[in-house]
Amino acid sequence: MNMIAQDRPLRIGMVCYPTYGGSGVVATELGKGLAERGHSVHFISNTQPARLDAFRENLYFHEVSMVHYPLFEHSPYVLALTGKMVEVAREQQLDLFHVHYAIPHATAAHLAKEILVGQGKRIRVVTTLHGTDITLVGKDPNYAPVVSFAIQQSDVVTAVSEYLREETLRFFDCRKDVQVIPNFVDLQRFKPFARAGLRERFCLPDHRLLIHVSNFRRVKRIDRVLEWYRAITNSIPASLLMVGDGPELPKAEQTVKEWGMQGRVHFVCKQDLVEELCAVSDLMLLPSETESFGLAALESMACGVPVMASDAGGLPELIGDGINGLLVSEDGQMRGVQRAIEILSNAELLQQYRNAALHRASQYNITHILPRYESLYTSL
Ligand code: GMT
Repeated sequence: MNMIAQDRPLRIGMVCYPTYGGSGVVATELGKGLAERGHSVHFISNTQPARLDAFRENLYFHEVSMVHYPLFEHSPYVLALTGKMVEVAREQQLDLFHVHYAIPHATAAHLAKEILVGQGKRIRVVTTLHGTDITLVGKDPNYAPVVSFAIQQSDVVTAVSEYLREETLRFFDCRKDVQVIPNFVDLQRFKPFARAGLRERFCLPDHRLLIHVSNFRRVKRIDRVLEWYRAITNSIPASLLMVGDGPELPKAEQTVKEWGMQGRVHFVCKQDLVEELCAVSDLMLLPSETESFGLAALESMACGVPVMASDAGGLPELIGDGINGLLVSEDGQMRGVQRAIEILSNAELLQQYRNAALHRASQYNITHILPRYESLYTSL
């Protein structure tokens, strides 16, 4: 166990979605890092988060069980979560809740805190905003006042990019400072290590290998991934790896059939070892409509793979256009494709981009970012 900076280890209730990608991954990796530094981290979620190994020292998982009753058309998850948070806080003597993604976690945290105060127990709440909890779903008129209120009630609010911080302050009645703590990557895991024979399974020796990793929601613009790929392959031989699963997957598979691209476009669903797939690729495609941070882009860059992304949201904070990747504006689609072709057809230039992407990713090493959360907790 590593030394920890403050007087005593903290007991943290970590609340997140258990799914692949995004906020759940950030919460899980943060929890694992904190546990290694001696803190006790109690994950509270409806299923065990994808990357969590709850048998590690200082890491625990508490499942939220849903109550089903014929009167409920939809079981009220927020109440079941709140109840579980109260129970875990009392039994484990938690110091704080760190909730990831505002909806409904920040609301549950506020309720749990009030219940605990009524029982004579004080607890702090840190809310981390991740993306669509502010930029999309959170703005829905049905949710917006609740999100505003929950943010207000948190002791500390963080956002994963400057863009997200500004969006929060712009849209919500937020009389609170929002601190930016960017996402991070584990460079021991995401690194330019190519597993022998893996690339050959997806492309011919003279092909470039492109990759897209996401949860295939509309915001990821999967149709544009395929359009970029098709435009690139008009000029250079290339294959495409589509990693992930989600609502847009069937449509994408259909498009690939209609465009006769089977055999060159590989759908591999969700993968635990996404770093191995990134590491054998040449360019990641991420044309999202918006992306508060773009964790998939960071993980790809850490593997030495530059990213071609939309010039939107927080992506320009991570990707330097023409330096370590490409940023494509709405009206510059063809120019973006042209630049990608230039890079992919020039081995020396591609290597420069690879090196620059690696260098950029090293600035987001988990070892730099994790202590920022730790000192935020202790400041409470
Ligand atoms: O907000 C979402 O779309 C979901 C969220 C998640 O929980 O999966 O993804 C967001 O959080 C990630 C982790 O902080 C960011 O890297 C993603 O950019 C962000 N997604 C969007 O903003 C679309």
